Amino acid sequence: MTADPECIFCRIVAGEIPADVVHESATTLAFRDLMPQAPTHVLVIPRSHYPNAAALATGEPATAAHLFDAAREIAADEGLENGYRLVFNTGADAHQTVFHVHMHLLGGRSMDWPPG
Ligand code: DGP
Repeated sequence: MTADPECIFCRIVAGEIPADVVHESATTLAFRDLMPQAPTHVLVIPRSHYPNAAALATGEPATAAHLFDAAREIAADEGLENGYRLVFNTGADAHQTVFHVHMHLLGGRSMDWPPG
């Protein structure tokens, strides 16, 4: 497993920073976003440090799939039968601010398209 001691999400994985964890597996961790944009807003991350989704898919493709398995289980736990949105912000134009890949799982309200 790769880790970056400067990375805030690696520090959450290590238990150095508290988080409201809703799901975990051997390869993934999921916790509620500090600045929720929907009634359910969970970040699903790999335990290993990769800067973005493409790097994860190349480095640990099975773990990339595990993120989607986790999202399905969390959506069921959160009662999101009406649907939910999965988002990977990638790079500056997409407003990525934390460079440890994270899947946003958003649900519990109706959403607009296109996104802002
Ligand atoms: P993004 O803009 O896609 O890089 O999203 C980063 C998200 O991470 C943003 O919605 C806020 C959230 N976030 C940042 N720091 C922390 C933290 O320390 N704990 C938690 N739970 N969420 C955080």
